[in-house]
Amino acid sequence: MEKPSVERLPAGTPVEKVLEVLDRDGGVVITNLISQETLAKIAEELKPHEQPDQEWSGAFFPEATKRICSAMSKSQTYAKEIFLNPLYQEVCNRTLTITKKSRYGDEIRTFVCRPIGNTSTTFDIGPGAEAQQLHRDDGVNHVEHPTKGPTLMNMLVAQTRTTPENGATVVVPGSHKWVSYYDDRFAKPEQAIPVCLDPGDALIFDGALIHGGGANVTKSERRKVLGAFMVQGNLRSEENIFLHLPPEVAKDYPNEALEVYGYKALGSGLGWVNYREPLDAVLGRGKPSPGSLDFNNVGITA
Ligand SMILES: O=C(O)CCC(=O)C(=O)O
Ligand SMILES: [Fe+2]
Repeated sequence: MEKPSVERLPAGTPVEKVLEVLDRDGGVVITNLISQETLAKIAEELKPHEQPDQEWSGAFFPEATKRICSAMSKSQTYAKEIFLNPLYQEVCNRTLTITKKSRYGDEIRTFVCRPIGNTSTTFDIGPGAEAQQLHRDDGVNHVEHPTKGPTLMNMLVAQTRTTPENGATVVVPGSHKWVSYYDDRFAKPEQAIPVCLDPGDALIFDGALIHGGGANVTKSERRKVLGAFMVQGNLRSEENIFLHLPPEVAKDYPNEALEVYGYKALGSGLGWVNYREPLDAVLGRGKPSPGSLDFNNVGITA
């Protein structure tokens, strides 16, 4: 049987069509979404933030992969042209906005909750990298499937071309509607197909879609994509903790207080800073994390 492919739609396709394909398959490619000039500007702005190869101590990222975290805080062009891309934001608003009634005494109030930025990370897969473990990004938020619809929406924009050889992202079309399997019904690598992109093409996908970075079997090609991720707005704490307790205030507080107030990654890694424990990454305290959070062990208590 021929493997399904991910549908490709040109930039300028009406959002209704994009949403239809996204709902059906869990992912869609928009060709030529971002211009080459914009990509060049982003590359220049991110250059000072490129890291030497880092050892990754857990299983989530293979060696020979590199990331730039919080890329939208390092490149204004990234923030404006990738994160705020009008089509992507329209897709996120249409799929992730929650409108909910709430009763307050005799009054019924209707709250509209827009999605919020989740992460903006670049993913650079170097020669020799093994395939990433297949996963659902919404696993980090402990989402159990099936759901009524997406809780996370993702976009990966190709900075270089992505091919089956250099580590193109692989996806399992339709898997966003699967229930949560923990046994051998979970997706197998042979069910995943590579999504080939040219620079400026974007893969938009539901955070429930099973996917992963591909293996890079080339000798010298790096595969680079720019990620923009949004999450339903209710999945945050009520008080805007980090504006009240920025590092210059937090430094005078004990670890125990900071840990309950967000300076500790929670089970599955929620709340990391540069994929590290916040207390260590921001204040140089707590359990040192050697360049990476061990996603297999976060939140596990002895
Ligand atoms: O590098 C990629 O293609 C995907 C990375 C990814 O899925 C992740 O880190 O969650
Ligand atoms: Fe992922």
